[in-house]
Amino acid sequence: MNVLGIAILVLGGMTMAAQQRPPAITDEAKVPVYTLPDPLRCADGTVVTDRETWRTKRRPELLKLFEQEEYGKALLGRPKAMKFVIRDEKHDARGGRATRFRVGILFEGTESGRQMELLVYLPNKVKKAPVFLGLNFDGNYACTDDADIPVPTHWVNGIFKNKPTNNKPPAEARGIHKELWQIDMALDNGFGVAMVAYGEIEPDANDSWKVGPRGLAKEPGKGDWGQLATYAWALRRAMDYLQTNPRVDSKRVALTGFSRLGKAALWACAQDERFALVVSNESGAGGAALHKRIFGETTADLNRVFARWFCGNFVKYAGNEADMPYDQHELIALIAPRPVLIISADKDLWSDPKGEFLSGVGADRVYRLVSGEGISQKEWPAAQKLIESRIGYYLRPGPHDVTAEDWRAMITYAQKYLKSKR
Ligand code: GTR
Repeated sequence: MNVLGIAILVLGGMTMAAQQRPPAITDEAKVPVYTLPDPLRCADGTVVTDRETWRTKRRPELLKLFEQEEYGKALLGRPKAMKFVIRDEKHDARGGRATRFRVGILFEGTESGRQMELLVYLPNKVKKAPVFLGLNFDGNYACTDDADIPVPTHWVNGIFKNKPTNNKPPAEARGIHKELWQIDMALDNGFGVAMVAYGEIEPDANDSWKVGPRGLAKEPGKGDWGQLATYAWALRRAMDYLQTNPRVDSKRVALTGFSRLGKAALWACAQDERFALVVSNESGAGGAALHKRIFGETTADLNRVFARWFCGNFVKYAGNEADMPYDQHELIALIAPRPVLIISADKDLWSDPKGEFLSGVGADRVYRLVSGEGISQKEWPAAQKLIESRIGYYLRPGPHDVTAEDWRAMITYAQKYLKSKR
């Protein structure tokens, strides 16, 4: 091939690469015009004007759309053989504040089978406590400085930025993410905290369905549920356990999740009405942020890097968001009438903080219909102004993270709605 041929090839390659990954839009003025589907209009054109039609027609229709087009349908419910084993119960944890349980949730009923460990802290001063439940990135031992939580053996994510750990949990990472889990703040405010390491459910890697819950489904192969649906499934199994603990008020369990785990928390809450409330922290694309609003991470980005999180149909919408028959404001709507708090961070443009807020605005009419209360303001608020309506919002200054400030907002919000039993 001559020089010109090579040049054409290289240029052609560059054009293709450029087409494959257009630079992320992070400038509000460059956001293309988009239209959101009406959450109160059924596929057959029926306009929903009463709660009954929402409940029996439109809500199931939307749930199905998210199953078919985005997350995939879980092919496994609560396994018949599932067992809970209390591995450790400590009554004077956190300086006497808490009772701490380590609970093995054995999906196949045996220690040698698939499983996950739930770490639970319940405030000793409360008889029956509301609980924040969520997944963590790097192992329970990394989210608490309790020295007696064993270093796990399951797959973990990176943990240390500049030191490869081969997805194995390093002993020196104990407590490294305790800032993300403000256990004592929650306990002092009368809340319990329960967490599971997402990498124990199944590694966040291609083909790991074989070793996770998807491998237990009756249907051959993994079916079409993506990993977010699998992680959401696991949150529901954690709830199965919490319902058996007499010190937990299972009518007041709030889900929480950061980033990809916030996406999973929203989907779990949409599907399972046992959850009383949900907080998503910078869940971004595939979570609270609108897909059709092109800002930060896009549907194409998600499909290029994280196709495994979603079902097969989701790839149809890469670069083609206008054709989506739904958007994420309808995921928020599926949570109605239960309170939802969307937390964004103002420097985390990749997660599209404003797009997360606009999802809440887009769900407003559904919430008003179903519960009489939606979002109390339609303008994107300044940082640090907690919107405390049933669709709530908080913009924290700073980057992609979870901090004590997020927890203060979460607790203030949850106190308002979970003060007493539902
Ligand atoms: C990023 C991804 C986001 C978010 C994040 C995370 O790489 O683009 O959608 O999920 O990971 O979970 O930390």
